[in-house]
Amino acid sequence: MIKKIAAIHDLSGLGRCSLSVILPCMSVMGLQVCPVPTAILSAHTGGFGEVEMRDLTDYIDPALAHYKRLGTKFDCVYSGFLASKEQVDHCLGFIKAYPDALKVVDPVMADNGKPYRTCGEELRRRMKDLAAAADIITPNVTEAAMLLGEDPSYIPRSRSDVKSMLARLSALGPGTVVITSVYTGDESYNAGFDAAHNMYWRVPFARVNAGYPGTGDVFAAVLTGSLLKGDSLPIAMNRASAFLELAIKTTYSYGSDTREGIMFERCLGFLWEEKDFLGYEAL
Ligand code: PXL
Repeated sequence: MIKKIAAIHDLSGLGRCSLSVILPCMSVMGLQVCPVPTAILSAHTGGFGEVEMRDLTDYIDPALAHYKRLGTKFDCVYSGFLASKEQVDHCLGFIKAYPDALKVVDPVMADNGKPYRTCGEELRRRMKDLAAAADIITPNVTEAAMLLGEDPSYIPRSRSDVKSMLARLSALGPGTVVITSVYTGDESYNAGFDAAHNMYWRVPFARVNAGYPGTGDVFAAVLTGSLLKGDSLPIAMNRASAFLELAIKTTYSYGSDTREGIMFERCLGFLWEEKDFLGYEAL
């Protein structure tokens, strides 16, 4: 059977993020994504000026009620960008309705030391409650610091700092934690912790001299897809990291407008192939 994912995330027209990237990436991996849009935006909020946005807070609960009436089963509940603090409760409603589903929370709040302008203080506070209810969370370094109550500009300087962050995040609730895009000055990697096996992992990657929006969304989608298909955590992290490295390097070679995100479309064949990976290491 094809697995079904309720993907609670926004739909942005320009800039290749959220549902616009999650849908194709997970579809090509052989999974069914059922989008539950939290908002519709003309573009993501990172550099296109004043965007048109329609908040869909009053949509999510009735959509869940419909799925309950239908008896729809989801194998995974996966949340990302939320447009209001109330949407935390709506995500918790999905999680409660599907206790057997894999619960993935990508706590989209911030990047590069700064909260996104759509993410107010109350939403940032409530995101912790949502993260606590998850099986898996995938914060970037800034979001990880915020979930731990540290300053968003906090940067871990050593592998032991990163391991401490992973362990403290897992202590909030989730058995699996992946912190994306760690940069400790001399090395870049994605870092993971699997509490069930008490194992820490890292997947190093080569950084380019440009930042693209939506890469965290692609990472979470590919990681989730890979885990749903039965991959181990390090192999799932490796698949997501390798796909991003390919798409980022492809994009960088064209010198395109970074606001437009990564040219992942031409790299999707990589996700179709079910190759295994050996690029992970113990952290
Ligand atoms: O990629 C994260 C993200 C998702 N959705 C919207 C965003 C951003 C980051 O800026 O603006 C609308």
